[in-house]
Amino acid sequence: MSGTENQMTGAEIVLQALKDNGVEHIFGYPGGAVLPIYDEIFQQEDIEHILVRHEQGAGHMAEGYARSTGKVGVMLVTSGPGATNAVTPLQDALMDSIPLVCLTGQVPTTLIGSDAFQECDTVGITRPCTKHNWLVKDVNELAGVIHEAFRIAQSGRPGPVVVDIPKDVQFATGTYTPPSAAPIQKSYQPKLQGDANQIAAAVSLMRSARRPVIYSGGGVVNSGPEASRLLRELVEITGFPITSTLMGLGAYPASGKNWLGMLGMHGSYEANMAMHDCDVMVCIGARFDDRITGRLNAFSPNSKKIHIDIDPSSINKNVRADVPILGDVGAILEDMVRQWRAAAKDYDKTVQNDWWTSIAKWRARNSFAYKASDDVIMPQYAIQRLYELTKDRDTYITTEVGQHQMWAAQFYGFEHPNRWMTSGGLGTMGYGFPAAIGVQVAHRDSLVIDIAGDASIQMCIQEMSCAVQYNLPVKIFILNNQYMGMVRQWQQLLHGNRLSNSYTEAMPDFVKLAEAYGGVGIACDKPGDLDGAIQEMIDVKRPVIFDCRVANLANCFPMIPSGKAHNEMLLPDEATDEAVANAIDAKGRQLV
Ligand SMILES: Cc1cc2nc3c(=O)[nH]c(=O)nc-3n(C[C@H](O)[C@H](O)[C@H](O)COP(=O)(O)OP(=O)(O)OC[C@H]3O[C@@H](n4cnc5c(N)ncnc54)[C@H](O)[C@@H]3O)c2cc1C
Ligand SMILES: Cc1ncc(C[n+]2csc(CCOP(=O)(O)OP(=O)(O)O)c2C)c(N)n1
Repeated sequence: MSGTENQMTGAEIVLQALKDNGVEHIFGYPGGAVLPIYDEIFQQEDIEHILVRHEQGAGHMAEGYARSTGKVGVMLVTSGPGATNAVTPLQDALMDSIPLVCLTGQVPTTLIGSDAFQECDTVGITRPCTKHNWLVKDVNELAGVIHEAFRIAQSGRPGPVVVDIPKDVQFATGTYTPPSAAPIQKSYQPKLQGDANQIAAAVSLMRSARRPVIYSGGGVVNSGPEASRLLRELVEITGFPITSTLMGLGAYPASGKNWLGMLGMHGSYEANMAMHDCDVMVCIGARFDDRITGRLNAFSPNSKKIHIDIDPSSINKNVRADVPILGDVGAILEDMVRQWRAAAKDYDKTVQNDWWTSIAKWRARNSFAYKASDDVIMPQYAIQRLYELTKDRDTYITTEVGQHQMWAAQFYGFEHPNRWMTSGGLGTMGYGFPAAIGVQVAHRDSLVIDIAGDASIQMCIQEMSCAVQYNLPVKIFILNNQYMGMVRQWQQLLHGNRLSNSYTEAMPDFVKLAEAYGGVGIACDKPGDLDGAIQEMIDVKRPVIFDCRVANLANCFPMIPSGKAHNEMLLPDEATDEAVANAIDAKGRQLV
């Protein structure tokens, strides 16, 4: 500290503000425009800096860290290319409601607008992909802005924020304002408590239901562990069936008796049919995404809809709510459970008997079924075995994007919130591995596995070097089908089976790749060897790439093709093997 007690340089202010906001880890990559901050990082020991290999990696690490801890993830990048490389994780965090603070270096204030070396308009570029952003030109405002950045990132609907700090501001000396004295933006005061009359109207509608369903989402996880506990209590006292989006998995346990499985494009038949035929839908912290609704004008045509959401812009955005309730899931569920217990003492769950009979028939359809094989590892089987061998451990799962992601959602049973990290809204290939590193940084002794595809993993594979440097024993479990499987599936089913550029011809040797980075490589291609190989992966206390060679052309079902209704879903036994057998690439070559 220089000068009087609260006089500091901008770089010192950054570090002090991070400490005062409880930050213990930051993910970053240096460059000219952030060197004063890196100099301060060098001179302290309270905050651990994790050196990534690409700024995209820093962002996804911060996301995984945030989602698995409930805290804010922090990333630090330089100006120009450092900032532009951060755009993908910022947009990813925006779409999935993940709290991130991204600090970017900027050219000195005197050079802004002069096409200076590594200058870009960071606030302009990141405005649409952040919840809020700032360019700080006065060192005396720096501390207040950083404190406000943390408040905005984590309150209300969580999201990413950017604080852009010119280099001369990092060098300048100014006054440090502690969080308690920092000014706040009065216009941003998210409403947490739900309107009691609206909650009463919802309870009354729920009591009158004969075919109810709870549709829960990522907002329950965002709200914290108490919201998940209250969700479980609500299901218990109402006896309602419950489904969840991809983002909400774990808030209600997969082993729970009222669980219908995930809904949506690759959701279970029973979940989607229940959504289609219900008379009262209770949407809790979900946003009626198009992967959920399918064709909007055919979405759940005969139901009354209750929608709980903290973001007013989510309500009535895609689907009209009959009973909107604005506020935090946890606060609203607390009131809803209390009101239900008071008003519905005489509630007779047998009014739902016919509904549960219909659900049992849909369940019997066994919509996740697949053809087992003794010769080749089916991808679904690989996830089932991975689940069985890791479920009793302290395990966190992340994914990349594609078929493997959907099979993970279908076949890995999540019992608790914050154990499942996936890129839902943006669907970012390359998310899963850095996210897993972020999780492992926060949970050093836990088992952290990235379920990956052979194409996705190549998008951020350079972070193996980061995992090795920090002794982070993250496991990459690749379902290697040699294709961009999800793209191939769509081409097969919706584009005349012309497999345009979805086949990877020059696949790396993943075992050697792991070894080249100083990690461990394991390969397996026989169902009979799988358990032993997975056990070996679990036992290794170093980063592992597990090359699980699976059936090349398996498809992920059920599937609601884009623009179709819930009751028009394709089921596994309705798919044609013949089309797969006739697959050709752009040069007319037979690929099977
Ligand atoms: C290849 C692929 C396939 C996919 N297929 C499926 C699929 O089959 N099924 C599926 O479900 N998804 C699928 N997805 C994911 C999908 O794109 C969406 O990301 C997901 O459905 C959105 O989940 P959500 O509605 O829970 O919203 P989130 O994005 O998690 O949003 C949460 C909502 O809750 C609100 N909220 C946040 N915090 C709070 C709080 N404290 N209190 C109250 N409200 C809060 C937010 O304002 C927001 O409206 C797929 C993605 C990919 C990449
Ligand atoms: C960055 C990015 N580019 C392109 C896509 C489009 N995309 C979605 S899934 C997919 C294929 C994924 O292949 P792979 O990782 O091998 O997984 P698989 O589907 O085979 O399980 C592609 C290209 C994307 N989601 N993200």
